[in-house]
Amino acid sequence: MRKILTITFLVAPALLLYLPAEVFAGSITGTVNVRGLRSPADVLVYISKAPAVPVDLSGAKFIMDQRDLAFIPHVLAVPVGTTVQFPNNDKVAHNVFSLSRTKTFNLGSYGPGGSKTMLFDKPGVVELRCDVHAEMSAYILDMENPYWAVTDDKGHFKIPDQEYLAQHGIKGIKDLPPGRYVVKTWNEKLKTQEATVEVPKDGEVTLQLDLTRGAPSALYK
Ligand SMILES: [Cu+2]
Repeated sequence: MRKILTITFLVAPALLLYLPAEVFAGSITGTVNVRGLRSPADVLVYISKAPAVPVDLSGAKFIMDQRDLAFIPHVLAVPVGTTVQFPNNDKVAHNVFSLSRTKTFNLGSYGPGGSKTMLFDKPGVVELRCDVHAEMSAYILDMENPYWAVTDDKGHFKIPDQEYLAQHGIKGIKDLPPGRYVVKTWNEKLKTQEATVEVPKDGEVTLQLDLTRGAPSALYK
């Protein structure tokens, strides 16, 4: 008994030293469950009305790859104002285009090793297709603020997704200021879900979202 007490006294003050004095920010983590789809991946979870924070795009690098007759990733979310690269890493030519109201464009046909770019400067959903391969489709989600995440293959997400942003050359995005936020989802095959969460000033709030098949709502109204 005496031994345990001694350890407690030695360890406790040391732990206190490592606690941050005060953290005025939080994050939202959680899981998306889907019914009627094989995978809970590629679901955008986002905050539609968030504090306007500047996003430094000078080092941004976002790629929509063409490989094995598919666009990779299937859902690519980018901050508004991002220029996306479209490399052809396949053995055949592709012709990327979009008829979406958010961004209508046609990159034309180009072969293996070729690459083109396109600026996405208006918030909303951009559906990508290939004029050569009808089965190819993907989505670029042009985001008004940096508070979003796209779920992984287990349906997990974290807002903001610091790791993802850093991997794509965007630094300096801080956690959410404490407050009440409406969280929404977007996936082309799933009905949009909404949840209101209270982000504490010193940590994370967790959230579970259950989605079913259906048409999603517009990203922004
Ligand atoms: Cu194609």
